[in-house]
Amino acid sequence: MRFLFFIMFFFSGAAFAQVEIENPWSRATPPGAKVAAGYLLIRNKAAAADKLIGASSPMAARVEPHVTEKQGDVLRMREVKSYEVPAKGSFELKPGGAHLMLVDIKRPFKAGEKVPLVLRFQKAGEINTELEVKALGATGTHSH
Ligand SMILES: [Cu+2]
Repeated sequence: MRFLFFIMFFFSGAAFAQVEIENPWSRATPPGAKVAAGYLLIRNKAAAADKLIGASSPMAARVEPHVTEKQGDVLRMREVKSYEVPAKGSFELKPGGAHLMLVDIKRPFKAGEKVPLVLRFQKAGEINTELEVKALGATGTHSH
């Protein structure tokens, strides 16, 4: 009987961990920079789609979900309300694509440090993670 309770507890607990964050990272910022970008992979193991509806960090005044779009020859970014993460699928934020824009950062990000980040999902609720700050100029470019 005790064993059965343990099994039930195990499975009900597992139901809460259906959205996972992989490889969250950012880039060191030059002196005086006001913004930084956050990249990560959102993996949704649930049988229903979910949405990233907000984010925040103690290191920035606000965190905005951005997408990058090509307009003619120019890449421009704009804020969106949410990112849709398909059921049993993933959504990737990466240089040149979708990213979280950390606006009015409190101080420059230094390579090697970790920036706390809270992600808010429509169904999965709040998930705490940390952006690993990589060297300035790491993988790809970010144009504004
Ligand atoms: Cu941006």
